[in-house]
Amino acid sequence: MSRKLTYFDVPGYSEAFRYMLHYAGLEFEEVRYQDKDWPDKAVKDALPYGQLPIYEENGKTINQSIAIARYVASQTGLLPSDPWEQAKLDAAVLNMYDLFKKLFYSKEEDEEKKKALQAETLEYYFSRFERDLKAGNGYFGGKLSWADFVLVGAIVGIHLYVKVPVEKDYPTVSALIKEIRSLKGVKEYVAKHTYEHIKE
Ligand SMILES: N[C@@H](CCC(=O)N[C@@H](CS)C(=O)NCC(=O)O)C(=O)O
Repeated sequence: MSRKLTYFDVPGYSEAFRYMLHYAGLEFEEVRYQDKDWPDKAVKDALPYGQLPIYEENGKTINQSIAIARYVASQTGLLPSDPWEQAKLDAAVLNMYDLFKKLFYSKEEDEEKKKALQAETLEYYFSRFERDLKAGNGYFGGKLSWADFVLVGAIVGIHLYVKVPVEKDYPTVSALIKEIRSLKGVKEYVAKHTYEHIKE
């Protein structure tokens, strides 16, 4: 089985499935573009929707990070079989993506106002992540699922841009970050691949 992930050299929309693949011990090839080398017109033009990440398996390609994460989860024991449980986890992941969009695609240009808005958005979402994790003993009743990996991957990305330990007031979220990043496979990857500005 050949697997290949193409993205940028940032956590962004890919860290969750990098973690999942490392956790499951599945080998994959990685291509990481540096900002200075993008756009590579030939590569961009050949992408299904002009953007990364893309994931390839045995010559087949999919784009859209949520679809990739969900598929990788299905291959790594991180997607339950019950449709209701699946839907709950889909909703959890989509809530995290909503935060991403609000945080990074705000149209506010005034730096002070932008910062205040970011703080408000983070508080809104993280208090709910904390509430949900606490109430359900995790996103999937004490068992790991892809939602855990997406949340931790998102937080690693947020650290890179917001440069504050956003999870510090949320003990259950903080514990989950520690748990995921200490998993066999993930731990070794995290130690090897550090990102500038991220508090390890
Ligand atoms: N909805 C897509 C969004 C992908 C996306 O926005 N990719 C950005 C990087 S995070 C990109 O490829 N930017 C470079 C470009 O558009 O040329 C996903 O979740 O995969």
